[in-house]
Amino acid sequence: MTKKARFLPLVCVLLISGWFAPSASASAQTGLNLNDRAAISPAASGGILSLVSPVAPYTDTDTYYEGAEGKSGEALKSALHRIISGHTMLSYSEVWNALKETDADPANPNNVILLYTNESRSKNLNGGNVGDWNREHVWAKSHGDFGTSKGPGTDIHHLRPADVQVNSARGNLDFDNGGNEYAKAPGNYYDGDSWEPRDDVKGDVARMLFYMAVRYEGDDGYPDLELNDRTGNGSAPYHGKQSALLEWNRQDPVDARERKRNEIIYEKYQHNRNPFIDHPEWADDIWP
Ligand SMILES: [Ca+2]
Ligand SMILES: [Ca+2]
Ligand SMILES: [Ca+2]
Repeated sequence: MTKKARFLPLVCVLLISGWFAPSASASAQTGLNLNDRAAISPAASGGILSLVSPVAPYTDTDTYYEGAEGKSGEALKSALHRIISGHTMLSYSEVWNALKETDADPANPNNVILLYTNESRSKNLNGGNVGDWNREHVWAKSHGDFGTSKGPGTDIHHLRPADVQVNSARGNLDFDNGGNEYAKAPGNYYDGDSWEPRDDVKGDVARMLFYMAVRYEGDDGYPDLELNDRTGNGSAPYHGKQSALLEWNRQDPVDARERKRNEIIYEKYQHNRNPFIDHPEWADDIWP
């Protein structure tokens, strides 16, 4: 068999998985290798690609994070802020289509996965009525009162599809453990001052808030968003509860879907990354 013939099946698999074409230039930027692509491909969960190696460490993002090398604490936070700032901002209406791609159901391309319920629902049911899904601001938009004009309110690193009623029940609650289970979203708990998301997205929620605190430092016309160890923050530009978020980041490690989402946002929409998906250990370094 010639070299070319041996390589052909791999090319076919990559083409089928939908990754080969867009990955050529993106790989040069992010350094994502073919094994990473295979591991994060929708086909990987039970298909032939699962035979390829497990998720390789994203060592090639070293170039992206070069300015943060060797830093810790406040210096690390500042360096990451410089690296992830100046991103391409979407309009609030552009967010709909972006979420249809970043949160697409790998098992059904016509659907998106909803954050708090893990339900797969038709992309076309985006809207504001009961039965629709809408754009959940995981960093509640009233915390800093930034609204939905271009900026933190349209930053898809923290925007996720959610059921309209569940989104409304979460409202602008801070995050913390405890409360009563919310019947329409089993596994999620809430009380008067906090919301506890289901276990599978606890880390996702934490890493989205870490990103927001670092991306928005008050130097570009947007509020300086910060974590604190409280609940009931109301309209102050703070979000809690820091200790619970750090615990959730350790409990629920980064998975392939989260990594893929970060890649899509970086390559196609905002051209910046969530550092805490690439390096979850940095959270404990910045907020000890
Ligand atoms: Ca509470
Ligand atoms: Ca998770
Ligand atoms: Ca900040």
